[in-house]
Amino acid sequence: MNTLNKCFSTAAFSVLLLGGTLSAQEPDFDLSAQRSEIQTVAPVPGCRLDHGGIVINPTPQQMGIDSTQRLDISRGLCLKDPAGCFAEDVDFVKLADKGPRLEILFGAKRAARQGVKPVSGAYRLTVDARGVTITGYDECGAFYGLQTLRQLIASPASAGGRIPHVTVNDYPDLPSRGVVEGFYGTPWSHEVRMSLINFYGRFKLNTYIYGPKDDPYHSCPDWRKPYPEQEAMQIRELVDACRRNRVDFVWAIHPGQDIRWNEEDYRNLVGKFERMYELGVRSFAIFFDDISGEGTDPERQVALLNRLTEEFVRAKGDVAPLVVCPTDYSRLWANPTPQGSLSIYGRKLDPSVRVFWTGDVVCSDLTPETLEWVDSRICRPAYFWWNYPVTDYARHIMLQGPVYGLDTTLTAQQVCGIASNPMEHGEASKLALYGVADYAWNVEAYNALDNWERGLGELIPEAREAYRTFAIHSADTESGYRRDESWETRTFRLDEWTAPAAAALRAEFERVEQAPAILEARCTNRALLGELRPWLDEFARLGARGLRALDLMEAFRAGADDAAFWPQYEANLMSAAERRSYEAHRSGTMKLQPFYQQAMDDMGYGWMERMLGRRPMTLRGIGSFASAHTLQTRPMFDNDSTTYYTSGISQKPGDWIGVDLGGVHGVGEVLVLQGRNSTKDVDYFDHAVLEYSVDGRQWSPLLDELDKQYVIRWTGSPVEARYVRLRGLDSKRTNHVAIRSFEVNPLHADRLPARLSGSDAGDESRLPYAFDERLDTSLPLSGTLELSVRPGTEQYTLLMGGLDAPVRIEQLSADGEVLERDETGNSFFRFAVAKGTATLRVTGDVEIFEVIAR
Ligand code: LOG
Repeated sequence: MNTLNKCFSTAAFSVLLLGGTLSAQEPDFDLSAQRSEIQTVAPVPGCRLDHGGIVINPTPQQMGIDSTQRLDISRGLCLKDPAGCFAEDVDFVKLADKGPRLEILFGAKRAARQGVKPVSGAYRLTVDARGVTITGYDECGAFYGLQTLRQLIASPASAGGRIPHVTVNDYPDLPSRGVVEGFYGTPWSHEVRMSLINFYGRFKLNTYIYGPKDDPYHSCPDWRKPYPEQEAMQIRELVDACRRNRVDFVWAIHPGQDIRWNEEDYRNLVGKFERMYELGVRSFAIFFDDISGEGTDPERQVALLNRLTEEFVRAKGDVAPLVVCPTDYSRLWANPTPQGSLSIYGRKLDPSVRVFWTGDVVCSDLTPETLEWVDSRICRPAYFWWNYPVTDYARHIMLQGPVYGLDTTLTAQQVCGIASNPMEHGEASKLALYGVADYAWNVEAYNALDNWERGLGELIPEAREAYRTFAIHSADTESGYRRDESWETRTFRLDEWTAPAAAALRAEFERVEQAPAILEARCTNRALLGELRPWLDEFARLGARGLRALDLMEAFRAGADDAAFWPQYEANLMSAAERRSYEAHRSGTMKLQPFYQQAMDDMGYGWMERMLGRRPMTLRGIGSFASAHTLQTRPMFDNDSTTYYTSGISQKPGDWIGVDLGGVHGVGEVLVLQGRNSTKDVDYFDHAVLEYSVDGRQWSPLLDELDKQYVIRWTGSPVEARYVRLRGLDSKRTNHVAIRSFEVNPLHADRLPARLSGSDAGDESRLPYAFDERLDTSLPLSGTLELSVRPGTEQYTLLMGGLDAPVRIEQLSADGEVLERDETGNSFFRFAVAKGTATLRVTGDVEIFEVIAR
């Protein structure tokens, strides 16, 4: 017998991205790092393994394989099931009276003789010349032996119904393994829940906690009321499905927001539990998370739980011990003192009650340190509520990356279980649950990368590679709980371009562009595809614009003719509508979209410099937050006050957010809009100073001691500055910081020597976008743009887009005489200014990106 599994490749590339800069800076200057896309994200641990054609998830504790010996089951197996428990569980094998036997037994004594660990779910499976024997410690263990057999038979190594001889001795490390449907947003549909419950059974997850925040009968206001008939029937079905899959269905109640600590509400709660008991529920949980007021009182919570344990759980006799989610479920705000609620739980809560914990923050890793902290207070091993892959705090993302951040040295003495809180997309959460199941069963052997590689093949075997392409670029959250993404992809800036790097990236963008169509054509799990589709649509577009950016880079480097370059460049700019649609269903946020964006910016600024004969002012976010030097700051510069940059983490005094102008410019006006979208928001610097600097080291104030100010405007005689920032001063505030706009020297429509005319010529407030020296803003025109020509102007270049019909250009003298008339159907139009021209008129239905005078 030999044990397989050998690391054969470490596909883990370094996550370091080379930090390119547009212009030279002192190398030790701390702001220079901010110009790159370096992001501090822990890389995915583990490596891909060779499983020798036998893939079993979760990874068995002990598995011996003798591939030289085979049992032929092609004509069927003869079922011996003396307990009569498994007739419904053997649908994956052909049954035949004359075949080799499939014997399924369980019981503590028998299991002990076979060396099976005495824990629920443990089993031994042997395949040898006599047949297949499964010995479970309990019925659940025997059921798990069958799940292992199912995967063994489906493995490539068992092709033709000839399965290798194996001995598996297996058991779970953590007693509770499963899922808490505990997110905000649309609760899962009944079909999705049913499909997931089968998935739990197959992968040895034994717990499904029902607690969707937006089910009114779980939470306020209707927790006291019984479910309407239809919902009640469905819950009964879920309970039955769980029973078939040896999964505990735990029904949770979330009464804390309006519970009154009196006899009446105690009766209401027990009454509701009784109704659920009638539907078949035998496990219950009470959630006190995310509430305020009376309900948070830990003494009352404990009294309720203890009384329920006595009068309901023990009185019934067939009800499992309660589970509770405390109000202090994260170290972020848990009171650490002996008077804190966790210590009160530790001293007074019935020892049978299991207590949830989400870690150091709401979405966080499972570490020995966080468990030490909580366990020492609650005086029992915590039950880890893992807020992954939940996305209710960032609904525009789809988490398909590896499952990691779970310490592999932990034991059941430290953590009694793990419940993953998934996405509202149930089918798409299966990939993550495949990892959670593996980890919770065999903690020490957990190999995050290998699990993910296997999971992809489990979920979409028909198009695994296309799914992998989508998944590897759809992993990061961009917020506090960062996940590695695109770790095999190397992107680069314009000035780092090399032919091999461009070729490699092109190949990847081609895969990105093609993956959605392949999945659409081949994926048989249409429900999964339905959940992924909005993201896949965007993913294909991301692939296409990445490819076009690569084409443009080559054209740019080859010194393409201005008139040839512009239409291609313009065609690859994202319109506002395209941006909105990408923002709603983002992927590739860590590397692919930043590559596109930076390539377009680098080329745009470089090209503008050539057109203007000087460097335009550039706008790039900087700041003390990790996210401040990523593209997440773009909303500060997008002229849209409904979008915002958010720090994504708490502020502390001295934190700051600002802009790097790319070079020293005269700054005469700054406008900053703080807060997410209102003037009542909590996410802002309530005490701050607005500062500028030439070198990023010496800062001088523009506006001092700003107090509770959301709209910050400074105007004055211009100062020389390369950097402008808003810095937080002393404050007790620990909220995130959000900035909607950070404008430097904004152009004012009414001060421009230009007007729109014609009935619906366009929005005058957008006039500046034709003169702001930015290629990512534009003025939509339908009518006439008229502007005064500054004396000495020799030539104009119009950069346009969206030309369906030709545009008319007229040059007029001071007394209104037309000196020159042109028409063009080209988006790039350059012409000489006729002698005596005082006014220019551009008429048409067109998007004007820039009017460049020289
Ligand atoms: C909620 C949970 C939500 C999650 C992620 C717990 C215990 N409660 O901050 O319902 O899905 O965060 O947003 C939560 O985590 N509170």
